[in-house]
Amino acid sequence: MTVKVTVTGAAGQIGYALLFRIASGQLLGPDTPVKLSLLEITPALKAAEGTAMELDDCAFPLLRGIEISDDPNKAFDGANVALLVGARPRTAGMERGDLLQANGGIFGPQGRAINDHAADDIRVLVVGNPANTNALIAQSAAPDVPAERFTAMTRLDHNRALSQLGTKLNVPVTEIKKMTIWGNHSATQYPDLYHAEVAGKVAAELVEEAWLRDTFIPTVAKRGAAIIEARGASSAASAANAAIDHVYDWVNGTPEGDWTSAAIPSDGSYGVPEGLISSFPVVSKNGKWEIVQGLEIDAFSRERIDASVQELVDERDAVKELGLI
Ligand code: NAX
Repeated sequence: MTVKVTVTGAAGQIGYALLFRIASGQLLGPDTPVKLSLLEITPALKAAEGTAMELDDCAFPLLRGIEISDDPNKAFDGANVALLVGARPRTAGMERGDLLQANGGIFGPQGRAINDHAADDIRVLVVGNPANTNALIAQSAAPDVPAERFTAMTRLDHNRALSQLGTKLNVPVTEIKKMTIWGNHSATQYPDLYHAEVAGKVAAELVEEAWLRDTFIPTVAKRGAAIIEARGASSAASAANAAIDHVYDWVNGTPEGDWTSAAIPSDGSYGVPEGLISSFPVVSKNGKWEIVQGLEIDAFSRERIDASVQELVDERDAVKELGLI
């Protein structure tokens, strides 16, 4: 069966890095034909058409059609997977309330369009920032879609954490298992080495505590800013890669004996208020994310998780006050 994948912000830089990989089969696997639906704002439609021309020119065997629209009701019609990438970035002097309001104006209507028009098995990944709270806005505008279908991306943070630890210990990332990003996709996120394992040993015991606290955590949490500083533009190919990883694992399952990180609606696990879209250690089974249960949380980790979750609570309260959820 052909899977319809809707990508918003399709003419942006993540879109450009993402669409070719979806069309080549990397999102869903080599046996699944895909149809792409590109949603953009009206002034960017022409650029989206240019990208579609290039997609045509790849003659991808799995690509079964491309639609382009500036109308969410059309773009999400029959969608099985929605990657919500387009968002309103924070510009100089913009207050948090303004940022949340502007994104509410995007993610509310998109959530409603998903509610009214998407396929019954719709899966949504929000990439556009503030990703967790944008996902919450979209989810609350889609009461007929199971809440668990709305997720936000912390896989890029997860992959950054794997890479930083692998480099530190001079091991390939394939040796590292059970990495976790907790909380918000923001500078408060908590990359956890107390449950991560390297060749079966606890990662936190293989590195100096000072490195873990003063180098590893801030390097992972502030990597986005470091990329902007170096590249003069925000992460694009690595963000697209993480979106591919997230959806691929969601659909195909996570490997036995390992887990990954994704921001999904909390069921109250680990003291995270129910309903908040927060990052957890997760496995994917039978097409569903499940939070890994029973991990012991030490005082240091507790404090970090609580701080990031508090930020999510504050964002949720702010969008509630603005009438966006
Ligand atoms: P770009 O500015 O290159 O592209 C965004 C695109 O979205 C533009 O083409 C714009 O026309 C479109 N757009 C705006 N409003 C829209 C709407 N209502 N409907 C459809 N399209 C709309 O940004 P890009 O670098 O692609 O980044 C996109 C988003 O990803 C940003 O919000 C960014 O902050 C976020 N990121 C999230 C990451 C994560 O790990 N969760 C990491 C990378 C990235 O920073």
